[in-house]
Amino acid sequence: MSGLFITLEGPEGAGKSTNREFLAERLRAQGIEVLLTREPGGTPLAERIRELLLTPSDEPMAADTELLLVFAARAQHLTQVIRPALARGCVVLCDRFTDATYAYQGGGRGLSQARIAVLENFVQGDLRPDLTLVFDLPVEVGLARAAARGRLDRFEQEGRGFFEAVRQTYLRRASEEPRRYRILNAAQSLSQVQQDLDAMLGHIVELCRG
Ligand code: T5A
Repeated sequence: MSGLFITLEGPEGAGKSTNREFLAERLRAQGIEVLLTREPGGTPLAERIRELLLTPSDEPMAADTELLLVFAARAQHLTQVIRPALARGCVVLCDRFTDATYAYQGGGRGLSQARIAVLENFVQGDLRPDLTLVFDLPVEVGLARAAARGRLDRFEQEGRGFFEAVRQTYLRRASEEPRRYRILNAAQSLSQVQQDLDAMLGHIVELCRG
């Protein structure tokens, strides 16, 4: 038995967490077993690595350190949570995964895609998401939503150019592999975004039922 691996991606404040809950509810209503998780994080140890990544610090974090921490957390998450859930036949809904590494460490920090691909293959083997929903929105709209929540984390303190590169990397990757990605206009009202998700539900349920 093998489950389905769905990831939710997009720049800051795109509404991934909000819509992950919504999608999980819709799938559960169809009798589908769903596991919700997130990156970086998803296990106690990986959540500690998340803290290191998100907490602002006086010591600047080297881009390679950031990249290795992201994949260290992912290795733990895959072993403890994602692979066992997929083996049980669950649908795994994960808030961010390796597309975020290509977008943030690749696009944002300027690390080479080839170097990221080496770690991706090392940590994941041939595991890739079956479906990736990209919640796309203009950088300033997402940053305003993130800022409205209060204190900014280490990534949210980056400048506009960083997030523009993040956004463009997501859009480029989605255009290169249209079978795996679906792009949603996350700048719309929440109810409109959720109507768009509802319109995709038939396709998602079909994938879940194999
Ligand atoms: N990271 C992560 C890397 O650098 N490399 C990696 O490999 C990985 C996996 C994670 C950080 O780590 C980085 C990227 C990130 O910077 P995080 O806290 O998980 O940190 O960051 P985000 O995923 O961006 O979390 P956010 O909470 O900021 O964004 P979400 O989950 O997209 O948005 P959400 O649902 O919390 O909504 C934000 C606010 O907007 C409102 C919500 O109610 C909420 O208040 N909202 C809307 N408002 C109006 N209209 C809509 N359509 C709305 N949708 C949501």
